[in-house]
Amino acid sequence: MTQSPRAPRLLRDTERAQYAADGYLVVRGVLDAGEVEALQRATDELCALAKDFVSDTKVRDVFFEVQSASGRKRESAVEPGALRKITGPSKGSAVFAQLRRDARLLALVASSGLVRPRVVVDQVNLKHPRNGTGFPYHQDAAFLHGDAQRDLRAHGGLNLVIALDPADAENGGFCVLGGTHTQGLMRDQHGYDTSTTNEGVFDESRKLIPALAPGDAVLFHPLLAHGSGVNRSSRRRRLVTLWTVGSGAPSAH
Ligand SMILES: O=C(O)CCC(=O)C(=O)O
Repeated sequence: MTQSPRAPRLLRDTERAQYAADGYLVVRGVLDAGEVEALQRATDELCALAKDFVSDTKVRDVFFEVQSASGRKRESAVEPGALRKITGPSKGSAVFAQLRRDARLLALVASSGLVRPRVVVDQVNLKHPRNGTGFPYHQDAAFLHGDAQRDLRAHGGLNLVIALDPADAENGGFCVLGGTHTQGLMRDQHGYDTSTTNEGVFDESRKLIPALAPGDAVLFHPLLAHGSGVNRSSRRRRLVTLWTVGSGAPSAH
């Protein structure tokens, strides 16, 4: 018997209202166990390619950023193959390429009001046990360029992270600063030092680190300030990030 595809998970009115107010929304189980496993395996395969890397390296347009002791880019890895981030895994993995086109995920994003969303950035952030460093607070909208930046401004965008491992405050879980999406874009973010936390720059009064299970997602506004802390635990913490932009006037739901 052939299985019918799972119906997309769409946002309800109350969730859209919550997203608009907070600038983020936690959505549980956007990927099922099989989908998470396929992405975990695909991540392992990419990591195997990088097992001897001691510095940041590009392979077939996939960029492997190593985990340095300070967390800064362009410094040596704490050990061969220790990675902080893989940018563009879809360029080296069919499973990640499929995720970029995933109709259920794009329908979820579209249900926020974004018209014909497309993914413009895909990444995996790996937070190594014990020496995985944090991500300073920042707004992703500051890091888009060219057509993607144009479409973000014209049609809006929505970013999401999807947990591949259980994530919480102990292992450097994803951290959102609720409400900061209403405060505009802070210009000066490119030169930021990834060994710092950028504390005190954005309003941290509504800070939250949601505990995530594999397959859970956080949807967030491209202007929402977010980041994460160091991984002090013995558990790794991998998450996928997808940035989307719309391609038509946002629809009113
Ligand atoms: O992986 C994290 O904890 C933070 C990710 C992030 O902020 C980003 O990729 O923009």
